[in-house]
Amino acid sequence: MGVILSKISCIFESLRYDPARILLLGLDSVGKTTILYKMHLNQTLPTLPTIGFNVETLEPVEGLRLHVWDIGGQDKLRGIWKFYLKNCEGLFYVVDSSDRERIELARNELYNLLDFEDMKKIPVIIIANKQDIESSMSLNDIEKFMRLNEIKNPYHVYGTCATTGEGLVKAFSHMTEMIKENRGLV
Ligand SMILES: Nc1nc2c(ncn2[C@@H]2O[C@H](COP(=O)(O)OP(=O)(O)OP(=O)(O)O)[C@@H](O)[C@H]2O)c(=O)[nH]1
Ligand SMILES: [Mg+2]
Repeated sequence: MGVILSKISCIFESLRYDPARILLLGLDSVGKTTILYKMHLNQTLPTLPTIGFNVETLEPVEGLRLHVWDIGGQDKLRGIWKFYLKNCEGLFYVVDSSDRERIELARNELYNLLDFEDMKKIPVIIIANKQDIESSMSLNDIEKFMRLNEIKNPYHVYGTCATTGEGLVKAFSHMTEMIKENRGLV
């Protein structure tokens, strides 16, 4: 009996302390790397287009660490996103709210991603970034233009400004809560 209880307790501990693998994806220049380092260091770092990836461990809510993978979003790099999907527990999909011209492309790339078997049920948080830009689309518009109501995954939309950090903690905390729920920790 003692052995069984200790095994159960081990499983529970590993669920609590194993970091969750999270992807931070989106078209190029939408602000992914700015978001990652704002959350990691609370600094707005100057960025260059990411060739490859950045990965950092964050703990937006105590008790669950997130391994967040920020992968370059340029056209030629989007083809490698699929190699990072395995065992992923959540997706942040970042959109530049001021980029009306590419909202359709952003939508298509998101739907391509969600077609992969590994992505079918994971929680998705759409980060509508660059809300500080005057001409930016509202969250309702983004939801409409991206036809988010057609998504089968559980999803939420958050408006953010990565350079000031506004909205980021809420978005990351919500992701943590959804993962905890999926792991049966709440
Ligand atoms: N005005 C404004 N600019 C932002 C915001 N977030 C990021 N930027 C700027 O957008 C530019 C691109 O940001 P990155 O973080 O490098 O974008 P990325 O998505 O990582 O781009 P790739 O690495 O090419 O995929 C930088 O000049 C950032 O300072 C924001 O919320 N508001
Ligand atoms: Mg980048």
